[in-house]
Amino acid sequence: MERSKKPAAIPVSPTIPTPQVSISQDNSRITASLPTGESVEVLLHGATVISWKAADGRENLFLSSKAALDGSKAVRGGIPLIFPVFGPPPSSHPTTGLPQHGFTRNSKWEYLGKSSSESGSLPSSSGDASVKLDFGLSNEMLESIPSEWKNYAFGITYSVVLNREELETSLAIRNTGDKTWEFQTLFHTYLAIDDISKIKIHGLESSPYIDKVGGAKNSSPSESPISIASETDRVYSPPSAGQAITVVESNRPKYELTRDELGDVVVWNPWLDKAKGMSDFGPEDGWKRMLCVEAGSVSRWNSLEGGDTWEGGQRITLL
Ligand code: TA6
Repeated sequence: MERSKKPAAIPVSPTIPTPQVSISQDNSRITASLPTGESVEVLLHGATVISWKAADGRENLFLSSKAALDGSKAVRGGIPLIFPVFGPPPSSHPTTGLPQHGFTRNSKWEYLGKSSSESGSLPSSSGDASVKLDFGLSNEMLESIPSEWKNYAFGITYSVVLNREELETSLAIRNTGDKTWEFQTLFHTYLAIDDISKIKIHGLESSPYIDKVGGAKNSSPSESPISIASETDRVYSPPSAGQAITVVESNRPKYELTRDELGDVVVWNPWLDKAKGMSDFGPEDGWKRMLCVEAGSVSRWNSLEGGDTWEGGQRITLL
């Protein structure tokens, strides 16, 4: 049938690049990338971010060359998740009997899915976008654990958001039972740097800290940017939770860390001897090219009643 007026051809919009998400053949890791080249890789073991690359391919996280990536142990590097206890568990406590730093970094998480968003109303031609990956862990997924924690019910949703110049990691920790329990949590972030001797950390100058090298000592604020010239293991509690922490290398700002509901910042570098003492730390001089700046809530216990949810997170911005 001859139509009087054929509709004008509908212009086919050029293919707008979108974020890509893939699952490895062995279902052990999830990789997401933005059209502009940034990427993040998450190992389901521990829901450990093991790689975060900038658009030019530069790796922003340190991953030990000897890190176990087969699920046999917690990953040495990237962003291990610490919960429900930071450090060695105290005695006579529900976490007693748990491994150092708890069980989340050494558990198999499930991948819950992705969502991507385009910035603004229409994506720019470069596909200026972000992609969010969600992971889950609950008490039913744990093998038996040698502590009172086996009697507690919890559900954790962990979100990793890759933006153009930022990586955001956040936790929603739910008490799904009726017993109140308390926890600590922390993102054990291993930042990649070029030379530890060229580092200054700004934003902690007015923060008191606990110096854990040679036994925990309460220490007064340094009143100046922090440099690292030996084994360093400090828990800072900056007066303002909104205080940004900036890592400067060779006088050039490199990373900025901002925190939500995470009042403490741990600064750690094992230096030569401690690095040598870790069987999964490599290469031998790798300690020169890593700096842990760890956002957490570890200087006290967070109490969570049945049915309640705690939320907190960090954002690391490339400068
Ligand atoms: O975050 C710093 C720290 O608590 C150090 O005391 C050191 O033990 C580091 O964590 C690594 O702990 P891990 O159990 O991963 O060897």
